[in-house]
Amino acid sequence: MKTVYSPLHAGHGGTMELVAGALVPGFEMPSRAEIIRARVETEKLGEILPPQPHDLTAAKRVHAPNYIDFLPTVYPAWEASGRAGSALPFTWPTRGLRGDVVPEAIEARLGHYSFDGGAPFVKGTWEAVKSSYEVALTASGLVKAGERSAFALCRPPGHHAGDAFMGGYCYINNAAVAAQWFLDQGAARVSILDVDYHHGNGTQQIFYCRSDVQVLNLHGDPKNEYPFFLGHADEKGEGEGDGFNINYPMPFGTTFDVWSEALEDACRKLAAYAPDVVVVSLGVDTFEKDPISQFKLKSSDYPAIGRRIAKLGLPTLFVMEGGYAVDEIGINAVGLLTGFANG
Ligand code: SP5
Ligand code: ZN
Repeated sequence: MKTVYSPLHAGHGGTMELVAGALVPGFEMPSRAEIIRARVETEKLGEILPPQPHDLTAAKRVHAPNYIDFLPTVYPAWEASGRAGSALPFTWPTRGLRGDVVPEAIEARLGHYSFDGGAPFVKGTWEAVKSSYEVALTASGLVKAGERSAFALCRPPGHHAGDAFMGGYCYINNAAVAAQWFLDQGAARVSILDVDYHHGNGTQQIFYCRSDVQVLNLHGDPKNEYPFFLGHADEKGEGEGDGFNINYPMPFGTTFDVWSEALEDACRKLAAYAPDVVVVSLGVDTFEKDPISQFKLKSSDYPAIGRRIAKLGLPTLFVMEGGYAVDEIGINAVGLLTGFANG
């Protein structure tokens, strides 16, 4: 399996996030992608390629154009207003406030275009976001050209970003961009299988009213887990999309025996949908030692996930999402990919 990787991700580093009342160094850090890339090499998963340049047309197929155009302006506006450090919002247009007027102040524009304070901008953030998007599209091109699979080593991740909002370390929804790109290239149906610990609220929101993208999500129950405000089992899609969104919320402490039953059910529903391509939102924050998550998967479980996905027998794009146990992130992510490649 070929991997697409860009070193530009590293400019998105030194971020801060609010955890339990304190501003602390972000869990979503550059070493994550470096350790995965190193493991791809030592495990000889396959060639590592740089991304091809892409303009923002494909991003604007799933995101509001004004949202995408806002992203490169954030850090320059933050600096111009005399601030340094992580650009973060602190006010949101929630119930009872106006969401229809885009403010001018940069901190207010950040609130307008986000659902939480978990997507900080530093100087290199936009270049990293753009490179992550190009990584996803380049890897999609490999699958379109006939490869059985490809690995988009995206950083920053994407599945929390919706049509016009960032959040949860995510800016551009790389998996959603890829799914739409496959449709635009002639696919009739695409399935997105999201195995990240957190519910992919952005992906769900983008495709919620559509039947040409099936979205399946395995995640921590939002009653107790981030992103809290989406991801329940009764969210099945709306209108045209009714029946094409499938959620598997699971409680804290979930182990692989229970998690893999949900995967089995998801894979059966996916096979019944008979998509032309599968996009896997690949998070490994389901790992027992993940510092921000509450599932109990072991390193030895990840190859089995890859083997089950391989059994679908469909062209498959893997898009990197979360996973914060940095010491084991390469073992777990590449373990899943190797399981697929040998499956
Ligand atoms: C892509 C992805 O995995 N995004 C996850 C964003 C999670 N943001 C909320 C983090 C909440 C951290 N709670 C920490 C408990 C630490 N002991
Ligand atoms: Zn996650």
